Amino acid sequence: MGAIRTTCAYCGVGCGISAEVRGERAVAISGDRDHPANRGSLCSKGTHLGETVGLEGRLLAPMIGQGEASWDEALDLVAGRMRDCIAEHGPDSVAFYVSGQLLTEDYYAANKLMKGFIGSGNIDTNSRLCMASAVAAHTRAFGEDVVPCSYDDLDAADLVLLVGSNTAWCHPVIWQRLEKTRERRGTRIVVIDPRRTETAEQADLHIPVAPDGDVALFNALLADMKRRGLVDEEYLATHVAVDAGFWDDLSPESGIPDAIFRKLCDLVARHPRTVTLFSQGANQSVCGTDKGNAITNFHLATGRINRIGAGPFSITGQPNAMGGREVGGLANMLACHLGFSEEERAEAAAFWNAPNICTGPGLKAVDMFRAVHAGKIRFLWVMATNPAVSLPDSTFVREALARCPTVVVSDVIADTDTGRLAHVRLPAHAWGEKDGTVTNSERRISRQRALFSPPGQTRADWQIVADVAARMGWGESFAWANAAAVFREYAHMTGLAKARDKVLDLAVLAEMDDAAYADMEPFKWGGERPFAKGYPTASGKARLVAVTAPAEVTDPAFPLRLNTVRYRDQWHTMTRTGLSPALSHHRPEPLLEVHPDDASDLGLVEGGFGRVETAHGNSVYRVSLTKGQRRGEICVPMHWSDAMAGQGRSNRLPSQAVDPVSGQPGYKNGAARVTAIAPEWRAFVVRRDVLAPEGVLYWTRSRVKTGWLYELAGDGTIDLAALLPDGERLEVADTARGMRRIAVRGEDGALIAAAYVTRSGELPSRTWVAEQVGLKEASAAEVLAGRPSTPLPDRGPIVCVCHGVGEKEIALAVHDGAAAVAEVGACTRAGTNCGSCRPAIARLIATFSSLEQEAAQ
Ligand SMILES: Nc1nc2c(c(=O)[nH]1)N[C@H]1C(S)=C(S)[C@@H](COP(=O)(O)OP(=O)(O)OC[C@H]3O[C@@H](n4cnc5c(=O)[nH]c(N)nc54)[C@H](O)[C@@H]3O)O[C@H]1N2
Ligand SMILES: Nc1nc2c(c(=O)[nH]1)N[C@H]1C(S)=C(S)[C@@H](COP(=O)(O)OP(=O)(O)OC[C@H]3O[C@@H](n4cnc5c(=O)[nH]c(N)nc54)[C@H](O)[C@@H]3O)O[C@H]1N2
Ligand code: SF4
Ligand SMILES: [Mo]
Repeated sequence: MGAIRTTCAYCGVGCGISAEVRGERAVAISGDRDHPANRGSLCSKGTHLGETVGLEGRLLAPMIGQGEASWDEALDLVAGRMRDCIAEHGPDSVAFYVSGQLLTEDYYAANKLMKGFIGSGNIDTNSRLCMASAVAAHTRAFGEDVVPCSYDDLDAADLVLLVGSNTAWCHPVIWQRLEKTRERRGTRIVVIDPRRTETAEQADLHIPVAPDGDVALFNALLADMKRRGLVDEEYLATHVAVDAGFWDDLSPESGIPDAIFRKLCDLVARHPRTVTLFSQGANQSVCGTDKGNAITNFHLATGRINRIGAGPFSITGQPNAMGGREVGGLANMLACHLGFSEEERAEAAAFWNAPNICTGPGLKAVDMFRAVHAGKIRFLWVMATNPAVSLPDSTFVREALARCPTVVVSDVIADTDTGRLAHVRLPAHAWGEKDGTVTNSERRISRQRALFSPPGQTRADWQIVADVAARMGWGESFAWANAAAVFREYAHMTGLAKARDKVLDLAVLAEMDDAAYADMEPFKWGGERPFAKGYPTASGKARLVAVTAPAEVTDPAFPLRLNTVRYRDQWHTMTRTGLSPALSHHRPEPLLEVHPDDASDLGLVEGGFGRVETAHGNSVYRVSLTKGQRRGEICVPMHWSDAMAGQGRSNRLPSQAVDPVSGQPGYKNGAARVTAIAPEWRAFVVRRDVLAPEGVLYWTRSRVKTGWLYELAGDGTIDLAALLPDGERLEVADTARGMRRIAVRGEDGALIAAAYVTRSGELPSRTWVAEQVGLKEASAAEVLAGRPSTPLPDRGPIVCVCHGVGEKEIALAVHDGAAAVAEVGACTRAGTNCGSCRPAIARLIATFSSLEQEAAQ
């Protein structure tokens, strides 16, 4: 079979993939050279998609409680409970919480069912946690949620401002594209982020802005442009309405040191072709909408928009965050960029032939779960998202789910934290089986195509929605034969938006037949310059929105500012990337990153443990000291769930505070305190299967080739043997040091598990031990020693996950004279495949060469 062209499962860059199926659940992945988003490149996550398409952990049959059920039983139960709930408590007692990881077709079906047939606006999406502030800012500034830029603009820009975006980790292929254009034409890159991320390290200028300091910074930047006479008065006069008092209220206080601010202003003044790419450091804030508008204000006022190489570019997170915004998956949008006016609702009702068109907007995510908690919503259907991990104040969210009379979860994985709280679990097609469309950050619609036949009883998400609708008596309106039919209906419906002079318009695709849909090439709606004919507002003008910097928040009980972020090789709640051994190398444990000076004040040590506490909960992390953190600020990852760790779930910590306009949570600037923890023992265990250790201070698991590596720490005694499977046990112990080691062999003589605990000394290298599990020839003596008798060269921590190149090999290459990333690649192969580790290699080169220089002096 030839290669199948599809789209990556992960981020909003929307890279095209060329997939060669190599057998049952086996696939060779490479970048699609013909896809305009990536032209053949893929990052580490896309490259290793093949490691996550197995059936390990998949939900393969409908489940009612812990028991397997038939589809008929499950669907009857779901529809029956929904019908009863609507009859007794009204349509607003039902809610759907959906996701940017659904296909457009899935999203369309769910939105139609809720807003046209159930008759409530209560469908919201995890994009509320992600893009809602950008959506609100677009709507305030442009009149419609439209991103005015394309990736080509990044190639044409002379200056790129990255605001709250760790692009090198979270949108790596865009980062690689930026690096290439920088090489070609000297693009300047500025990173505005409180942390010195790997992206910031590679930038021409890093501005370590204070948390939520962005409004002040962009206002001051615009004030400076005004002073310099760089405001485009003509553009303003023709295309922009200006809020009363806008210029008078624009504060020149940038909030950052003068010298850095001047550097920024000079760069901006010199380079009219400016793109501002912004992401969660902007959106996930209680002033996220204002941040978005501070950015659009700057672009509108300087005329740096609607031109090649210029514009505000909100970059999307999930593969189909944009598709969800189009169809209307947000509670405050009806469908296809329509609002809730009498006429718009009537138009949608007529189009859908809907019996129960909703009367107005529904509840936004955080409010939705509050209503569940309060017993107002009594039926909740969660699709393709894991809110028990990803919503803020997740202890409250779990309480809400536990109280809710009916929780339905559609997922691809059997054991998720949210699934544990569900009454009914419905098995959906996963990436590799899904068939439909997604829209990326630049409005480009691409096909995801099925590679495998669906396993077990899994069904397409849109089909599951249609099946429930049919049982509710609305079968005729949901009787699509295939994904193509759903897509056509959606494309047709965008005609309503077009008739209202909106930019969203897919009418040309409404008549495509199944064959054309099957072969559909990536297609961008809105064209290159979506506002070329003016802005989609009544006056045809955009708007400068007056925004003011928020007051600084301080809380003596919780003096540290808490930031929560992503890691390069993990995706969200780890249900899929957590299954990949290669992707688990980069950061196998959740780290508490802290400035060394704060650490010494707090008694934290590198590799030790720290407990982060807020008014809402607490979590325990491995400590990592880094000067990349500003003093007084700490940072933890968002990824770890209860399924993957005992204590590292970060959303125990944030409050429910949201942006008043967008409803998006302020995940990135919480109030916290930290205490050092010195556990009496530390241990690690390698075994093939999944385990949930109880009664320990700290545990996490990460995927290794032959099973799982568990890191543990605690006080008192540890029953190491209880953590191990049955089999022949060999053991050594040194009670004086509190050291004990056990190796377990299975019936065929192969090593099946090993465990190591210490109360004082060091633990052996995990990498080598993990590789012994499953080997018949593994030597018990060596395993108990924790190392081979003939020492192997120590590669150090793996940096390049594609070629398995370690830090020490890179040090050696630098020692031998390699001075650039490409030279390290030439001698070690590191960074020569997907390139995601290139920023890390660049940093290591800098570190090692300065060490060499010091040594030489
Ligand atoms: N590897 C990986 N890639 C992903 C994802 C993933 O889970 N893993 N998820 C995808 C999704 S859904 C999304 S939404 C994107 C998110 O992509 P990003 O937004 O790049 O990711 P984050 O790490 O959440 O946050 C970005 C940066 O914002 C900074 N920040 C915090 N507070 C502020 C502030 O007040 N001002 C400014 N200017 N910056 C601040 C943080 O320090 C952090 O470095 O990534 C997508 N890509
Ligand atoms: N503290 C903190 N919290 C955050 C963030 C942060 O920066 N800090 N970021 C927020 C952001 S931007 C986002 S986008 C969210 C993401 O948060 P979530 O959406 O909760 O995270 P995922 O792990 O991607 O969850 C997707 C779920 O859907 C399942 N799934 C995958 N594909 C399919 C499919 O095709 N069909 C179905 N039915 N199920 C599928 C997966 O197994 C998984 O259980 O987290 C938010 N939470
Ligand atoms: S940048 Fe990486 S994760 Fe994002 S779409 Fe491309 S390959 Fe997938
Ligand atoms: Mo996101």
